[in-house]
Amino acid sequence: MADISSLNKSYGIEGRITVYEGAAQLPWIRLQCDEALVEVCLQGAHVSSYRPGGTENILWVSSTSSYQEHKAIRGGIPICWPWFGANPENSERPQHGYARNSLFTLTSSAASETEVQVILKLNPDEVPFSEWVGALQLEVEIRLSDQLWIEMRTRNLSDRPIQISDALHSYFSVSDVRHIQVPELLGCSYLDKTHSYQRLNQENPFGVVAEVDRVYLDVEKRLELVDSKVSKKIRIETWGNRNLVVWNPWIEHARKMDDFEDHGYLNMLCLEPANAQPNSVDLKPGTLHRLGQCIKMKT
Ligand code: TA6
Repeated sequence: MADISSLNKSYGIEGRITVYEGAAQLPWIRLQCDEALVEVCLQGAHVSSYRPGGTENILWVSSTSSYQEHKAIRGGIPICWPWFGANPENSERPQHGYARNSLFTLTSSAASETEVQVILKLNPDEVPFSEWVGALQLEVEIRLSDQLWIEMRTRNLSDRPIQISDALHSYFSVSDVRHIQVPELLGCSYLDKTHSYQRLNQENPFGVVAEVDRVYLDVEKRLELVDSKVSKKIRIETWGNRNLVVWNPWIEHARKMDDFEDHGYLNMLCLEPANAQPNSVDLKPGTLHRLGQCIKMKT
Protein backbone atom coordinates (compact mmCIF):
# COMPACT_ATOMS: atom_id res chain seq x y z
CA MET A 1 0.00 0.00 0.00
CA ALA A 2 1.27 3.50 -0.76
CA ASP A 3 3.14 5.28 2.05
CA ILE A 4 1.06 8.35 2.85
CA SER A 5 3.84 10.47 4.34
CA SER A 6 6.20 9.88 1.40
CA LEU A 7 3.36 10.66 -1.04
CA ASN A 8 2.75 13.92 0.79
CA LYS A 9 6.46 14.75 0.72
CA SER A 10 6.60 14.14 -3.01
CA TYR A 11 3.23 15.51 -4.14
CA GLY A 12 1.57 17.39 -1.29
CA ILE A 13 1.26 21.18 -1.64
CA GLU A 14 0.40 23.02 1.59
CA GLY A 15 -3.28 23.91 1.77
CA ARG A 16 -3.85 22.81 -1.86
CA ILE A 17 -3.07 19.11 -2.28
CA THR A 18 -3.07 16.70 0.67
CA VAL A 19 -2.64 12.93 0.65
CA TYR A 20 -4.22 11.19 3.63
CA GLU A 21 -5.36 7.78 4.78
CA GLY A 22 -9.12 7.78 4.35
CA ALA A 23 -11.97 5.28 4.36
CA ALA A 24 -10.97 1.61 4.08
CA GLN A 25 -7.43 2.72 5.05
CA LEU A 26 -6.95 3.61 1.39
CA PRO A 27 -4.86 6.58 0.20
CA TRP A 28 -7.03 9.60 -0.64
CA ILE A 29 -6.22 13.05 -2.03
CA ARG A 30 -7.89 16.29 -1.00
CA LEU A 31 -7.75 19.09 -3.58
CA GLN A 32 -8.47 22.64 -2.49
CA CYS A 33 -8.82 25.74 -4.63
CA ASP A 34 -10.23 28.83 -2.91
CA GLU A 35 -13.28 27.40 -1.13
CA ALA A 36 -13.73 24.52 -3.59
CA LEU A 37 -12.94 21.01 -2.38
CA VAL A 38 -12.56 17.65 -4.14
CA GLU A 39 -11.80 14.26 -2.61
CA VAL A 40 -10.33 11.45 -4.71
CA CYS A 41 -9.65 7.88 -3.63
CA LEU A 42 -6.52 6.41 -5.23
CA GLN A 43 -8.51 3.21 -5.63
CA GLY A 44 -10.20 3.76 -8.96
CA ALA A 45 -8.94 7.38 -9.23
CA HIS A 46 -12.43 7.79 -7.85
CA VAL A 47 -13.70 11.34 -7.28
CA SER A 48 -16.14 10.91 -4.41
CA SER A 49 -16.98 14.55 -3.72
CA TYR A 50 -16.94 17.92 -5.44
CA ARG A 51 -17.91 20.87 -3.23
CA PRO A 52 -17.68 24.04 -5.38
CA GLY A 53 -18.42 26.24 -2.35
CA GLY A 54 -16.68 23.99 0.16
CA THR A 55 -19.89 22.61 1.68
CA GLU A 56 -22.52 20.87 -0.45
CA ASN A 57 -21.33 17.88 -2.48
CA ILE A 58 -22.91 18.22 -5.93
CA LEU A 59 -22.05 14.58 -6.59
CA TRP A 60 -24.29 11.94 -5.01
CA VAL A 61 -22.83 9.21 -2.79
CA SER A 62 -25.02 6.57 -1.19
CA SER A 63 -25.08 6.74 2.61
CA THR A 64 -24.90 2.94 2.54
CA SER A 65 -21.94 2.78 0.14
CA SER A 66 -19.25 0.37 1.23
CA TYR A 67 -15.66 1.59 1.47
CA GLN A 68 -13.42 -1.39 0.97
CA GLU A 69 -10.55 -2.60 -1.14
CA HIS A 70 -11.50 -3.84 -4.61
CA LYS A 71 -15.09 -2.51 -4.40
CA ALA A 72 -16.15 0.75 -5.99
CA ILE A 73 -17.80 3.49 -3.94
CA ARG A 74 -21.51 3.81 -4.81
CA GLY A 75 -21.53 7.34 -6.11
CA GLY A 76 -19.18 10.14 -7.10
CA ILE A 77 -17.48 9.48 -10.46
CA PRO A 78 -16.56 5.79 -10.89
CA ILE A 79 -14.28 5.15 -13.88
CA CYS A 80 -15.55 2.37 -16.13
CA TRP A 81 -12.58 0.94 -18.07
CA PRO A 82 -11.44 -0.91 -20.19
CA TRP A 83 -15.03 -1.96 -20.76
CA PHE A 84 -18.40 -0.40 -19.95
CA GLY A 85 -21.22 -2.64 -18.73
CA ALA A 86 -20.83 -6.39 -19.07
CA ASN A 87 -17.53 -7.63 -20.54
CA PRO A 88 -18.34 -8.39 -24.18
CA GLU A 89 -16.23 -11.57 -24.25
CA ASN A 90 -16.70 -12.98 -20.74
CA SER A 91 -19.73 -12.26 -18.54
CA GLU A 92 -17.78 -13.60 -15.50
CA ARG A 93 -15.62 -10.48 -15.61
CA PRO A 94 -16.61 -7.57 -13.29
CA GLN A 95 -19.18 -5.17 -14.72
CA HIS A 96 -17.63 -1.85 -15.87
CA GLY A 97 -14.08 -3.21 -16.03
CA TYR A 98 -11.36 -3.34 -13.38
CA ALA A 99 -10.04 0.25 -13.18
CA ARG A 100 -12.57 1.34 -10.53
CA ASN A 101 -11.46 -1.50 -8.22
CA SER A 102 -7.72 -1.00 -8.79
CA LEU A 103 -5.16 1.13 -6.94
CA PHE A 104 -3.78 4.00 -9.03
CA THR A 105 -0.41 5.66 -8.50
CA LEU A 106 -0.13 9.41 -7.92
CA THR A 107 2.49 10.52 -10.44
CA SER A 108 2.18 14.30 -10.63
CA SER A 109 0.80 17.32 -8.79
CA ALA A 110 0.80 21.05 -9.46
CA ALA A 111 -0.84 24.19 -8.08
CA SER A 112 -1.22 27.69 -9.48
CA GLU A 113 -3.17 30.63 -8.06
CA THR A 114 -6.33 29.52 -9.84
CA GLU A 115 -6.02 25.75 -10.22
CA VAL A 116 -4.70 22.54 -8.66
CA GLN A 117 -3.99 19.43 -10.68
CA VAL A 118 -3.05 15.78 -10.08
CA ILE A 119 -2.32 12.93 -12.46
CA LEU A 120 -2.96 9.32 -11.46
CA LYS A 121 -1.83 6.27 -13.42
CA LEU A 122 -2.83 2.62 -13.47
CA ASN A 123 0.16 0.30 -13.74
CA PRO A 124 -0.32 -1.56 -17.07
CA ASP A 125 1.45 -4.63 -15.66
CA GLU A 126 -0.67 -4.97 -12.49
CA VAL A 127 -3.81 -6.17 -14.22
CA PRO A 128 -6.14 -8.97 -13.04
CA PHE A 129 -6.66 -10.42 -16.51
CA SER A 130 -3.70 -11.79 -18.48
CA GLU A 131 -4.77 -10.58 -21.93
CA TRP A 132 -4.70 -7.00 -20.69
CA VAL A 133 -1.25 -7.14 -19.01
CA GLY A 134 1.09 -4.55 -20.51
CA ALA A 135 -1.43 -3.68 -23.20
CA LEU A 136 -2.98 -0.37 -22.13
CA GLN A 137 -1.85 2.65 -20.14
CA LEU A 138 -4.63 4.52 -18.31
CA GLU A 139 -3.88 7.97 -16.95
CA VAL A 140 -6.44 10.17 -15.17
CA GLU A 141 -5.88 13.91 -14.87
CA ILE A 142 -8.00 15.91 -12.42
CA ARG A 143 -7.99 19.70 -12.25
CA LEU A 144 -9.88 21.84 -9.73
CA SER A 145 -10.43 25.54 -10.28
CA ASP A 146 -13.85 27.20 -10.38
CA GLN A 147 -14.88 23.93 -12.07
CA LEU A 148 -13.94 20.25 -11.92
CA TRP A 149 -12.12 18.99 -15.02
CA ILE A 150 -11.36 15.29 -15.38
CA GLU A 151 -9.89 13.41 -18.31
CA MET A 152 -9.08 9.73 -18.70
CA ARG A 153 -6.43 8.94 -21.30
CA THR A 154 -5.89 5.46 -22.73
CA ARG A 155 -2.80 4.62 -24.75
CA ASN A 156 -2.45 1.30 -26.61
CA LEU A 157 1.06 0.11 -25.63
CA SER A 158 0.79 -3.10 -27.61
CA ASP A 159 1.49 -3.96 -31.25
CA ARG A 160 -2.12 -5.02 -31.90
CA PRO A 161 -5.38 -3.09 -32.29
CA ILE A 162 -7.41 -3.13 -29.05
CA GLN A 163 -11.10 -2.35 -28.60
CA ILE A 164 -12.23 -0.65 -25.40
CA SER A 165 -15.39 0.93 -24.05
CA ASP A 166 -15.29 3.45 -21.23
CA ALA A 167 -17.28 5.94 -19.16
CA LEU A 168 -17.10 8.54 -16.43
CA HIS A 169 -20.05 7.14 -14.48
CA SER A 170 -20.99 10.40 -12.77
CA TYR A 171 -23.67 10.43 -10.05
CA PHE A 172 -25.18 13.92 -9.61
CA SER A 173 -27.06 14.95 -6.48
CA VAL A 174 -30.55 16.40 -7.13
CA SER A 175 -33.29 17.65 -4.81
CA ASP A 176 -35.97 15.41 -6.39
CA VAL A 177 -35.23 13.47 -9.58
CA ARG A 178 -38.91 13.77 -10.59
CA HIS A 179 -38.44 17.51 -11.06
CA ILE A 180 -35.21 17.81 -13.00
CA GLN A 181 -34.61 18.63 -16.66
CA VAL A 182 -31.77 17.88 -19.08
CA PRO A 183 -32.95 20.05 -22.01
CA GLU A 184 -30.26 18.88 -24.46
CA LEU A 185 -31.68 15.34 -24.51
CA LEU A 186 -34.81 16.46 -26.36
CA GLY A 187 -34.80 15.07 -29.89
CA CYS A 188 -31.90 12.66 -29.29
CA SER A 189 -32.15 8.95 -30.04
CA TYR A 190 -31.24 6.35 -27.42
CA LEU A 191 -30.97 2.64 -26.75
CA ASP A 192 -33.30 1.71 -23.90
CA LYS A 193 -31.72 -0.98 -21.69
CA THR A 194 -35.03 -1.40 -19.86
CA HIS A 195 -36.60 -2.46 -23.18
CA SER A 196 -33.90 -4.79 -24.59
CA TYR A 197 -31.92 -1.85 -25.99
CA GLN A 198 -34.75 -0.86 -28.33
CA ARG A 199 -33.83 2.32 -30.27
CA LEU A 200 -36.21 5.17 -29.34
CA ASN A 201 -36.36 8.94 -29.69
CA GLN A 202 -36.63 11.51 -26.90
CA GLU A 203 -39.74 13.09 -28.37
CA ASN A 204 -40.80 14.91 -25.20
CA PRO A 205 -38.66 16.75 -22.66
CA PHE A 206 -36.60 14.27 -20.60
CA GLY A 207 -38.06 13.41 -17.19
CA VAL A 208 -37.71 10.58 -14.64
CA VAL A 209 -40.87 8.84 -13.41
CA ALA A 210 -39.55 5.24 -13.46
CA GLU A 211 -36.30 3.34 -13.99
CA VAL A 212 -34.15 5.00 -16.64
CA ASP A 213 -31.20 3.17 -18.20
CA ARG A 214 -30.39 4.60 -21.62
CA VAL A 215 -27.47 4.99 -23.98
CA TYR A 216 -28.05 8.27 -25.82
CA LEU A 217 -26.42 8.25 -29.21
CA ASP A 218 -26.08 11.79 -30.47
CA VAL A 219 -26.02 14.18 -27.55
CA GLU A 220 -24.52 17.66 -27.63
CA LYS A 221 -21.20 18.06 -25.83
CA ARG A 222 -22.57 20.81 -23.62
CA LEU A 223 -25.36 19.78 -21.26
CA GLU A 224 -27.17 21.28 -18.32
CA LEU A 225 -28.67 19.42 -15.40
CA VAL A 226 -31.45 21.75 -14.22
CA ASP A 227 -32.78 21.29 -10.68
CA SER A 228 -35.39 24.03 -10.80
CA LYS A 229 -36.85 23.23 -7.34
CA VAL A 230 -33.67 24.53 -5.75
CA SER A 231 -32.73 26.79 -8.72
CA LYS A 232 -29.53 24.83 -9.28
CA LYS A 233 -27.93 24.36 -12.71
CA ILE A 234 -24.89 22.25 -13.38
CA ARG A 235 -23.12 22.72 -16.70
CA ILE A 236 -21.42 19.59 -18.03
CA GLU A 237 -19.07 19.74 -20.99
CA THR A 238 -17.83 16.41 -22.39
CA TRP A 239 -15.34 15.24 -25.01
CA GLY A 240 -14.13 11.97 -26.49
CA ASN A 241 -17.55 10.36 -25.93
CA ARG A 242 -19.98 9.16 -28.55
CA ASN A 243 -22.63 8.36 -25.97
CA LEU A 244 -24.22 9.77 -22.88
CA VAL A 245 -25.50 7.08 -20.52
CA VAL A 246 -28.39 8.21 -18.33
CA TRP A 247 -29.35 6.07 -15.33
CA ASN A 248 -31.71 6.12 -12.42
CA PRO A 249 -32.44 2.69 -10.89
CA TRP A 250 -35.79 3.78 -9.43
CA ILE A 251 -37.22 2.06 -6.40
CA GLU A 252 -37.02 -1.65 -7.18
CA HIS A 253 -33.41 -1.70 -8.40
CA ALA A 254 -32.32 0.65 -5.64
CA ARG A 255 -33.73 -1.76 -3.09
CA LYS A 256 -31.85 -4.69 -4.67
CA MET A 257 -28.44 -3.01 -4.28
CA ASP A 258 -27.13 -3.33 -0.72
CA ASP A 259 -24.88 -0.29 -1.16
CA PHE A 260 -27.66 1.91 -2.56
CA GLU A 261 -29.89 3.50 0.08
CA ASP A 262 -33.50 2.51 -0.58
CA HIS A 263 -34.86 5.99 -1.32
CA GLY A 264 -31.60 7.36 -2.68
CA TYR A 265 -32.93 7.07 -6.22
CA LEU A 266 -35.01 10.21 -5.58
CA ASN A 267 -31.88 12.29 -5.04
CA MET A 268 -29.57 11.19 -7.82
CA LEU A 269 -29.20 11.01 -11.58
CA CYS A 270 -26.28 9.51 -13.47
CA LEU A 271 -25.15 11.43 -16.57
CA GLU A 272 -22.18 9.52 -17.96
CA PRO A 273 -20.02 10.54 -20.93
CA ALA A 274 -19.23 7.13 -22.40
CA ASN A 275 -18.26 5.00 -25.35
CA ALA A 276 -20.59 2.09 -24.73
CA GLN A 277 -21.15 -0.94 -26.93
CA PRO A 278 -21.83 -0.70 -29.87
CA ASN A 279 -19.80 2.53 -29.85
CA SER A 280 -16.58 0.96 -28.61
CA VAL A 281 -13.25 2.62 -29.40
CA ASP A 282 -10.84 0.85 -31.72
CA LEU A 283 -7.33 1.79 -30.58
CA LYS A 284 -4.55 1.20 -33.10
CA PRO A 285 -1.09 0.35 -31.66
CA GLY A 286 0.52 3.41 -30.04
CA THR A 287 -2.59 5.62 -30.30
CA LEU A 288 -4.17 7.68 -27.53
CA HIS A 289 -7.90 8.00 -26.69
CA ARG A 290 -9.18 10.78 -24.44
CA LEU A 291 -12.53 10.86 -22.62
CA GLY A 292 -13.33 13.77 -20.34
CA GLN A 293 -15.80 16.09 -18.73
CA CYS A 294 -15.85 19.49 -17.11
CA ILE A 295 -18.46 20.15 -14.38
CA LYS A 296 -19.35 23.67 -13.30
CA MET A 297 -22.07 24.98 -11.01
CA LYS A 298 -23.89 27.80 -12.75
CA THR A 299 -24.72 30.46 -10.21
O1 TA6 B 1 -24.58 3.18 -16.19
C1 TA6 B 1 -25.75 2.46 -16.08
C2 TA6 B 1 -25.42 1.03 -15.64
O2 TA6 B 1 -24.78 0.32 -16.68
C3 TA6 B 1 -26.72 0.38 -15.20
O3 TA6 B 1 -27.16 -0.61 -16.11
C4 TA6 B 1 -26.38 -0.18 -13.81
O4 TA6 B 1 -25.84 -1.49 -13.91
C5 TA6 B 1 -25.35 0.86 -13.34
O5 TA6 B 1 -24.53 1.03 -14.50
C6 TA6 B 1 -24.60 0.53 -12.08
O6 TA6 B 1 -23.66 -0.45 -12.30
P1 TA6 B 1 -22.77 -0.93 -11.03
O7 TA6 B 1 -21.91 -2.03 -11.56
O8 TA6 B 1 -21.98 0.25 -10.56
O9 TA6 B 1 -23.78 -1.36 -9.98
